Amino acid sequence: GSTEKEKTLAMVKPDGVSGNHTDGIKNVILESGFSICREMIVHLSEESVALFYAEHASKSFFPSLVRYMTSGPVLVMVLEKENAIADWRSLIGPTDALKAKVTHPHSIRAMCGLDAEKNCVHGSDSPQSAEREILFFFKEMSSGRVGTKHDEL
Ligand code: DGI
Repeated sequence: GSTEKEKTLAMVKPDGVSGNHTDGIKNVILESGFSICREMIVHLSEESVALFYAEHASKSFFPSLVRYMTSGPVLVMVLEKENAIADWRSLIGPTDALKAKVTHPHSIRAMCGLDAEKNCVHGSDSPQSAEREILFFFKEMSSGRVGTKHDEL
């Protein structure tokens, strides 16, 4: 029903971590009523980025996106609340941080992002991508535990 909780995958990207935005972003997350179910800091390989962003493999910006996303550690989190997917997308703002500064000045990307690529944060854009992206990062963590954690996803 409409009050059911929903999970989404959030990420503080390399520019967000190196720019010391992690604590501020986590505060926004908690103040906005999300709970953080899982979190993990990981330095992505080129292969992982290529899989995560497979839908962009043919884009001209793809090589640059892979360089950026492998340039330092990221913080990945599973967030939970009612309407988590749309609400987190709304909090982060438009993809291009420079445009966000004009159209959505209070969004996380406007406040912490740098440009169309270095936009500080990620959020799943649909229930299908949320499921795929949560399992992408947290399946192995859960696989050794019989029942419980894996089933919550
Ligand atoms: O879901 P979003 O992250 O908002 O946007 P997306 O799925 O269209 O793109 C994924 C990431 O790829 C985005 O966060 C930054 C990068 N990207 C998207 N469009 C461009 C881009 N990078 C560059 N350099 N130029 C783009 O036009």
